[in-house]
Amino acid sequence: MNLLPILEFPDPRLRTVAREIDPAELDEGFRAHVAAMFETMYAAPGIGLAASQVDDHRRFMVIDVSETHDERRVFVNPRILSREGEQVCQEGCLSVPTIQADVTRSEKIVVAALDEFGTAFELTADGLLAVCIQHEMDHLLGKLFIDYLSPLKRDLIKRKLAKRQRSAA
Ligand code: K1U
Ligand code: ZN
Repeated sequence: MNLLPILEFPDPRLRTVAREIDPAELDEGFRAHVAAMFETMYAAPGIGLAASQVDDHRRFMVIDVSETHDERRVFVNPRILSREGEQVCQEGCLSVPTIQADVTRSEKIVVAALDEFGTAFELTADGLLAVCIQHEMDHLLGKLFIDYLSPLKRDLIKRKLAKRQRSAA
């Protein structure tokens, strides 16, 4: 298995804004990297992974919210076309291990993107899939779910993770 290292908060590389991908870049090498990202996400385990989290600052992400690991979705250059409603969901993040917090997101979104072969698609998503798409798109803008929390809570999380990283070293 080709597992990729996942960057952890407060690594400054997580704050990089990803660059748009030229469809000409969507070659076999790109698809091999996508496969490695799915393996890394399933092993973590997680339901989404943005390229930024594996120190790749191109604008794409992978998602599979199924329990059976058979609903792989790849989003290259994703854009949200429309939003409806609000939902509050408890989120986690592979780059902010052991922390969970409630975040308010749009309930229903329509997203446009390319798949890993360069084919354009539009998807209407709600529930967990909509939450996950919004969470991963934030990563591509250098934003983390803990940025929605108060500075006090964020500071507590920073200390908790620093302690965890010290005891792991
Ligand atoms: O971006 C990431 O770090 C992945 C993250 C995605 C996410 C989860 C929950 C709400 C919004 C976005 C995760 O996958 S955290 C792990 C997780 O939620 C999970 C793991 C195994 C089974 C089910 C969920
Ligand atoms: Zn995350």
